[in-house]
Amino acid sequence: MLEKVKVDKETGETQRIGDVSGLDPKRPSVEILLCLPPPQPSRLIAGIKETEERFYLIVKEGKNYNAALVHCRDRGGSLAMPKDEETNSLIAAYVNKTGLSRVFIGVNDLEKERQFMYTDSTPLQNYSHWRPGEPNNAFGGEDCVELVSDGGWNDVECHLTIYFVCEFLKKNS
Ligand code: MFU
Ligand code: CA
Repeated sequence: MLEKVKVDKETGETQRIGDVSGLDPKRPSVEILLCLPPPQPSRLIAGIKETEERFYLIVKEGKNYNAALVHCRDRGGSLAMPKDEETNSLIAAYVNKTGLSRVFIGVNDLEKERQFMYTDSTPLQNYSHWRPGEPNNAFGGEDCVELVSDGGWNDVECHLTIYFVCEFLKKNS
């Protein structure tokens, strides 16, 4: 795409014409025509899905469970906590559409073995979607949970580095 840009003569920094942020107006700059790639959607965020109450966001940055949780919380959300089949299948469809096979969700039994909880510290209640044979705590070291593209859950090691889904409440109450 051909675009008119301003180039800082000292630093070589460019700025799209009309964009007021960025360059130091005190330094000399020139306007040139430059061939730039069209603006790209983020490679790190795979669109967004929503229910009436929440937004869901796949983050395509590999992180362990805790770092993933911190990433979601720093942005005002949480790791996704599917609490019914409708939400779980929405997330599964989203994972598939993104071409992924697995993501961390906000479920773990870090506090007490075999007592899986959501990461908001509420226990699993009416709903879970374990794959056949799961959770198996393989090799005695699986306290976190991944959602596989068929929607099934599998307990995995928390230090695994994989993509993850954040959720954000639309409003309180
Ligand atoms: C199953 C899963 C484990 C792990 C392993 C490769 O155990 O339960 O979490 O994914 O396969 C046999
Ligand atoms: Ca397992």
